[in-house]
Amino acid sequence: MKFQILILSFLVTCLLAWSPTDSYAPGKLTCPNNKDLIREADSLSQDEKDWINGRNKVTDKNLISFLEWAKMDDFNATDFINNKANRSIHVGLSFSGGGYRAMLAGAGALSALDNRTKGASKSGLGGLLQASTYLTGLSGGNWLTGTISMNNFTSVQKILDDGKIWDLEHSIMNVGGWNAYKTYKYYKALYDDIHDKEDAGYEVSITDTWGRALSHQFFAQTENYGSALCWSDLQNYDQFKNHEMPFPISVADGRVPGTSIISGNSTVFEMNPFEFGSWDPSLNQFTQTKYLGTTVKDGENNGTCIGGFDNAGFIMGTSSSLFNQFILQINTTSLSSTIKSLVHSILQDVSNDDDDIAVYKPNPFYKSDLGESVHTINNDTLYLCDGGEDLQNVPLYPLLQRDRQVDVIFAYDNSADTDESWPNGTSLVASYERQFLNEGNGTLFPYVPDQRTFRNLNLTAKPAFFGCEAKNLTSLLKRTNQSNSDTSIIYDTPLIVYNANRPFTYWSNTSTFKMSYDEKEKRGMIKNGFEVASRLNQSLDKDWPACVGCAIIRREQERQGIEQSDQCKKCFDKYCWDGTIDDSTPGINFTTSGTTNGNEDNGNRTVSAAMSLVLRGNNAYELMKLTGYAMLASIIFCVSF
Ligand SMILES: *[C@@H]1O[C@H](CO)[C@@H](O)[C@H](O)[C@H]1NC(C)=O
Ligand SMILES: *[C@@H]1O[C@H](CO)[C@@H](O)[C@H](O)[C@H]1NC(C)=O
Ligand SMILES: *[C@@H]1O[C@H](CO)[C@@H](O)[C@H](O)[C@H]1NC(C)=O
Ligand SMILES: *[C@@H]1O[C@H](CO)[C@@H](O)[C@H](O)[C@H]1NC(C)=O
Ligand SMILES: *[C@@H]1O[C@H](CO)[C@@H](O)[C@H](O)[C@H]1NC(C)=O
Ligand SMILES: *[C@@H]1O[C@H](CO)[C@@H](O)[C@H](O)[C@H]1NC(C)=O
Ligand SMILES: *[C@@H]1O[C@H](CO)[C@@H](O)[C@H](O)[C@H]1NC(C)=O
Ligand SMILES: *[C@@H]1O[C@H](CO)[C@@H](O)[C@H](O)[C@H]1NC(C)=O
Ligand SMILES: *[C@@H]1O[C@H](CO)[C@@H](O)[C@H](O)[C@H]1NC(C)=O
Ligand SMILES: *[C@@H]1O[C@H](CO)[C@@H](O)[C@H](O)[C@H]1NC(C)=O
Ligand SMILES: *[C@@H]1O[C@H](CO)[C@@H](O)[C@H](O)[C@H]1NC(C)=O
Ligand SMILES: CC(=O)N[C@H]1CO[C@H](CO)[C@@H](O)[C@@H]1O
Repeated sequence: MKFQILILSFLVTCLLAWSPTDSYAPGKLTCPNNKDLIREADSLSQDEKDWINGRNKVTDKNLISFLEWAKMDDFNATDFINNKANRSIHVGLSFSGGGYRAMLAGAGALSALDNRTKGASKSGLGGLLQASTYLTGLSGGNWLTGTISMNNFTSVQKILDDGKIWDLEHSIMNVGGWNAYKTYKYYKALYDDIHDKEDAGYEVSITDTWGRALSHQFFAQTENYGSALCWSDLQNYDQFKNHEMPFPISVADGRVPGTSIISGNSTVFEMNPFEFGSWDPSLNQFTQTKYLGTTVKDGENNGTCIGGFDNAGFIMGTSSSLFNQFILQINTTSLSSTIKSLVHSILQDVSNDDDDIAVYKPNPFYKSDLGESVHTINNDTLYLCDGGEDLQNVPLYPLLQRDRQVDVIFAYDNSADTDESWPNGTSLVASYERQFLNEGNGTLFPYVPDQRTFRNLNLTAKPAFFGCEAKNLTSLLKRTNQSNSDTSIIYDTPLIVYNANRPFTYWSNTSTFKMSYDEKEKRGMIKNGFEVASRLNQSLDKDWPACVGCAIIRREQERQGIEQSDQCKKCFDKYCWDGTIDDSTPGINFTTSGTTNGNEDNGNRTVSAAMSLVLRGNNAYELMKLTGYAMLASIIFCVSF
């Protein structure tokens, strides 16, 4: 009886949620009452506003519990949160790209913030996830945030306990290991799904294949590996409707085939459960995620609407399209010739304009009269690529939008910037510089130092706060040509709590293109991520939760003119970057408190320096082109098989 009820409720959810064709092919859907599917990006959508209002009630309550638990001196959390000026405190969490390294290290950090993790309330920051408003992920970071949210907002603890998803023992290209039949079945399934979409009349790109492949790892518990699971389905999840978890946002970049824009000028796209589009002046509009795939003119549908195009795996594949390179390397693997020819026939069908591009055709913004970029608007096809290709590998941009009123961002940077695959602040530098470009469009970003200083001042070896003093941001107004506008924007610019990947109990600087992790490696990465977020289970700083609390309440204190407690002042002395610069050559090895020049043999470096250059996260695209596929192929071969 219980079993039947379960099945019934499952069916009901399916009916509400899935692609109209119940397969990977998009299909017809009833159009919304309003013909217009786009809107100008001049405020939050009504849907998001309403949802955030609901979430505020939950986070207000959960923040009180978190702040009380954080043991802050001279502070009454109930009074503080209930006497807020006229808005709720918004906490944003942001997870960088960097392949499975970023997914796993990020998972460790996320588990430290999640009170469903065993021990997180004792040695971590358990409950902060429950008190957060936004959750952004890009590429490997989006594999994390996407897996968690699309799997009914499961927890990292549950994923590890159940062992049903995130089976990374075998590379995504060779899931069957020695079992050739299993591998054959896998590729056959990918082939069939891609064909469903193509037969329905849609152009498919290599990102479709990539997205389906990823889904086999991330949606192993969903019917047919989530071939009909849509990004917009989140709207129908109970946890989302009840505002139990933060609002997930995925990030990708706009790109025109044949060009490799790796600059702040590229359009930053966001995909949230309601909307798809960009705040940047080049696009300046959003469409409704659910109706992607619909043919429009100036955003208006012709009476026939399409659903199911926003497949969850496809969206996650778009954000991480750099990895499409792998699919192109199939010939160099040790797979059997039957499988190779099957893969070959998949590749023949998918457009190959440029290997790492996701094709969105029809373009939802076609011939719209908003936005400035001709490429985006005058073309019937929209091309997107990996969100990290503009070097902003930590997806902060959606959280810098003033309308979102974010007070503090906990940024988890698992990029591979240095030769040893550690972060060096490159992503924050890119976000800082973007505010001065046209695309910055009035967003402010706190001062950060150069990459050498990041390493020398140990800003990647322990958590670092940026933008501790809102008043210090006033000088940015002039530089972004906003000196005449409303100066209170400085109080709407989030404080950044930066947490970079670093080793504690595990050498977590694995290659971005390491494609298989056995159980021990996987747990080692996750454990180390927990230690990064928790300051080695608080053993390096008993006051760490209190300091986190100080960062959370800072902007609201500044808005109200409330003086910091002595404890918070001490925290800020310890963690805030004070404007010092040290651009001497940085050390490369880690102590618990910093980086040193000590022993240069840093961790398990299995590839030579030249190869590791190629394997470095975001810049890999450029480097790959320079060094050619042959070299990459041999590396992939060594690393993942
Ligand atoms: C986690 O926190 C939420 C909100 O504060 C609470 O409802 C829930 O019971 C907590 N769960 C655990 C396992 O502590
Ligand atoms: C916080 O202040 C309220 C009154 O404003 C009081 O009822 C409550 O006991 C205080 N909480 C703590 C932990 O002191
Ligand atoms: C989603 O998870 C909640 C508990 O977290 C559970 O009550 C619900 O039945 C789940 N829904 C589905 C469709 O699995
Ligand atoms: C970005 O755009 C500005 C003009 O808005 C231009 O001056 C600059 O050269 C562009 N940068 C790149 C890397 O294309
Ligand atoms: C109307 O829209 C549908 C679905 O988006 C599309 O298949 C069809 O070609 C469009 N018709 C015209 C005349 O543009
Ligand atoms: C793989 O090899 C086949 C011949 O065996 C060739 O036709 C095909 O183009 C190759 N594919 C790629 C992606 O290089
Ligand atoms: C759309 O972009 C593609 C790739 O740059 C180009 O080949 C095509 O001509 C463009 N179409 C139009 C109508 O501009
Ligand atoms: C920081 O990372 C960038 C991007 O990989 C790299 O170009 C630069 O050389 C690195 N700088 C330092 C000081 O590590
Ligand atoms: C703010 O600016 C003042 C004066 O420029 C400087 O002394 C102080 O260190 C800055 N504080 C922070 C947190 O950056
Ligand atoms: C950074 O850490 C190293 C090693 O722990 C230490 O020697 C050095 O003094 C630290 N530098 C700063 C600026 O704190
Ligand atoms: C530096 O790296 C070596 C080799 O991986 C390691 O044994 C050592 O503990 C690290 N730390 C210091 C401070 O040298
Ligand atoms: C503050 C600012 O520069 N806002 C601009 C952002 O872009 C839109 C569209 O180009 C403009 O209308 C805003 O003025």
